Amino acid sequence: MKKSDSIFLGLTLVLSACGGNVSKKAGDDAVATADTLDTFVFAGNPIVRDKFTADPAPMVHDGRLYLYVGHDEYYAGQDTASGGKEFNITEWLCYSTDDMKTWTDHGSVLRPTDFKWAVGEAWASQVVEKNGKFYYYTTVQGGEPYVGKAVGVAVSDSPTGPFVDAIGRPLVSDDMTDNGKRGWWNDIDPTVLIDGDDAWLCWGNGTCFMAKLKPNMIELDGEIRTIDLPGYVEGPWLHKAGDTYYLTYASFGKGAETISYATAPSMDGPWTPQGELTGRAENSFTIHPGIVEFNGTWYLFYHNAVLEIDGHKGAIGRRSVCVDTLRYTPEGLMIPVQQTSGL
Ligand code: FUB
Repeated sequence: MKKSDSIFLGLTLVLSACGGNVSKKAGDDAVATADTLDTFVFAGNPIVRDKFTADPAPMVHDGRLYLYVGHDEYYAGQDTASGGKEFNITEWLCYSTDDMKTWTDHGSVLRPTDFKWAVGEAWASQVVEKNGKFYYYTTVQGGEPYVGKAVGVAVSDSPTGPFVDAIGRPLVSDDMTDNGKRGWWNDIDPTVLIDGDDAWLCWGNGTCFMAKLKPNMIELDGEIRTIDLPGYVEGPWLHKAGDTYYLTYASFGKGAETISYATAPSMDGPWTPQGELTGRAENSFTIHPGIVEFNGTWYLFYHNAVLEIDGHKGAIGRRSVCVDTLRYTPEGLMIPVQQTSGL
């Protein structure tokens, strides 16, 4: 064993024994990856142990995996709230790793109020890179004149920000889509796939919407269409593996959401339902997929609600982001994922 390996293993055991994220200032020891940021060592799921986190959105850039999450925050009265008030998410956080073991905490990288037209609610998001710019597609609650859930887009020269509103208004506002099953809050949970010169935006609660993006990444290109998927609820995630396109989403399960997916030979479809990728997440009504390949391994990120912090147990609005490996059959189907816990 190399000396650096034994230092790493020793530290892993110490931190694992502590049962949570034990932050260290990078630069303090052998696991340091940056000068001033806190780091911690993965001790099994959930990944982050000192905060509630939800709606994972992984992105790989330049040999590093960046993980963007919503920060679920406890507030007094949360446990009796309903109608969306179960959630109190006022910022998006970013973590990164180059080995899936040691994680760097980049803190808060964007807030809904960074969009002047938005009033709050940092719901699900995804960051993608194109030509050296990082585009942060988010769900927010719009204020006047864009009242309702909306999709915003912010841009940065760095994966960790600062991100600034790219267009000064929503990319998708409530008036742009049929209100369908979920009324004013169906325009949530954006996911973006870049494939060569083309890019697509997909989003929606109750209805799965899809539109092409213009090469500038900040305007829709053409009509908004809908994709018919069995049991579709929300949280779509687009990815491509080999020649196959995958649309993975939160679906109706028994009493809670599960994750299902469909495949297609092109982004124009047809989309073939392929059933459940994983079942409900422990103790959580919602679940949200984020899929990425990193260093030759595919990963499924999702959230459950098993963590307890400061006496506050996991709940619908106090979730925890997890990761498990993802494998494919030779035919290109995703093999159902067994969710693991390190608690
Ligand atoms: O986190 C708030 C909402 O819960 C997200 O936008 C949905 O995907 C669900 O996870």
